[in-house]
Amino acid sequence: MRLHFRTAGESHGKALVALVEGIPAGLAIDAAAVDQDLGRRMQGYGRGARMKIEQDRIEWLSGVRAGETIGSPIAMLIHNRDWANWEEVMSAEGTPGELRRRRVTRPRPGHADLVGVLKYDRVDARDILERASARETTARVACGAVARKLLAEFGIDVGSHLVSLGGIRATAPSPLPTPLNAASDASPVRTLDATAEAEMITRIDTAKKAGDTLGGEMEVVVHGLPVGLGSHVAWDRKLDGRLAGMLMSIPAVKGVEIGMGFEAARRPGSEVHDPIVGATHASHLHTDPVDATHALHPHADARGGFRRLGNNAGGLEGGMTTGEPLVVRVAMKPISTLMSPLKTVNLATGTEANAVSERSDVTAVPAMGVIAEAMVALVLADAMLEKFGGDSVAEMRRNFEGYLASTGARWAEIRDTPAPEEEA
Ligand code: EPS
Repeated sequence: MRLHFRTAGESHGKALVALVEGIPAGLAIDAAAVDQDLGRRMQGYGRGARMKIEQDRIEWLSGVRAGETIGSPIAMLIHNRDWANWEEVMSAEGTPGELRRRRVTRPRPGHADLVGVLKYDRVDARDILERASARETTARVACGAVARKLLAEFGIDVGSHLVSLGGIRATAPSPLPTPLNAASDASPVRTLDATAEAEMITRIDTAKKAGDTLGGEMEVVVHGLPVGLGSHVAWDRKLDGRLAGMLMSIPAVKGVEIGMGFEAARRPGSEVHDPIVGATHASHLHTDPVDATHALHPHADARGGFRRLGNNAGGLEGGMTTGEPLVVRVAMKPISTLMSPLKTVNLATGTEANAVSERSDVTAVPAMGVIAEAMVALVLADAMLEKFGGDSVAEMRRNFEGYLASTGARWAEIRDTPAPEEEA
């Protein structure tokens, strides 16, 4: 891995810390670019009262000078405004007696509460739930925003939209609008289907009244990727695995599908694999902006001069990008904090109890899409650094453009000089 990131912080602690290491020098970035993604993550119909308290913004601690990265680790601080209401409970200097009186002892089914208490030998589930809280994803999104900025330098755009919520499926337009987020962010649930959107909002209202919660699926789509990120040669270099692993680490995520996903397992090969054509035979196909952006060389082509007649593969073959859009779907279970609580055991008394029902969200699926974008951006920025390296963005760009010129030239050569036996 060339790119490392780390987060620290508890949900109601003083602040969150985000650390990204491996970003080359010379990347123009300002706090507004990061704050924009933090703001997007706070949106979504079905969020709870906490999002009215917070106003997530970063403060640079290191790695950026005069609006440019300098190659050193980038550290960012995000204050928790709710800390003011939790200082007594969350302070490092708190008194154990008072904390014991207010401890959380009724673990929520589906949450990290019970297993965490047992594993970490704690008497207060707050020691677990504070870090298991999806609040941590704020810092992930800050790291992902830096990765997104690096990808944008190479014409790569990461977006997402909601494909199902509470069992209601959305029908997305084809082709998807570009840029995708400009369209999906305009919807309160980040979907591109206005009819489904209205039904989903009603479903959220009904679930809220019932004290229940809802899950759903987001689809992340990435345009402008060059062919050949990742590798087939070793398990840990395969991009499918790296993406799935990272996406599965998002709180409450239970499944990841790439391209046609599980449906591919149910169909014959003839209905699954995307036929290959030379770019000159595919002028009717939609082209990604990257082909035009980087056409500095006559043969420069992000897809090496080839196209696919479909994209069931979701932009990945053999653990490598094909140059077609990357399409990944992510499934989130319903939030485990229910206002109509499920049955549990009180850890203080050993008796049957109702699970703790702290203030929470009815659903956070739209926000999960923003978090998934961040995770995908981090994996792809890592793969870009692996392939094109460089201590500065300028060096990385030279490597990138040289590669695009050489892969595009391969197709031009094949097309213009057929082998003698094929001529006959
Ligand atoms: C969360 C519970 C809620 C959510 C929180 C995740 O927080 P609170 O307990 O303070 O009401 O709002 O999400 C965030 C704070 C956030 O920034 O996304 C949980 O238990 O996971």
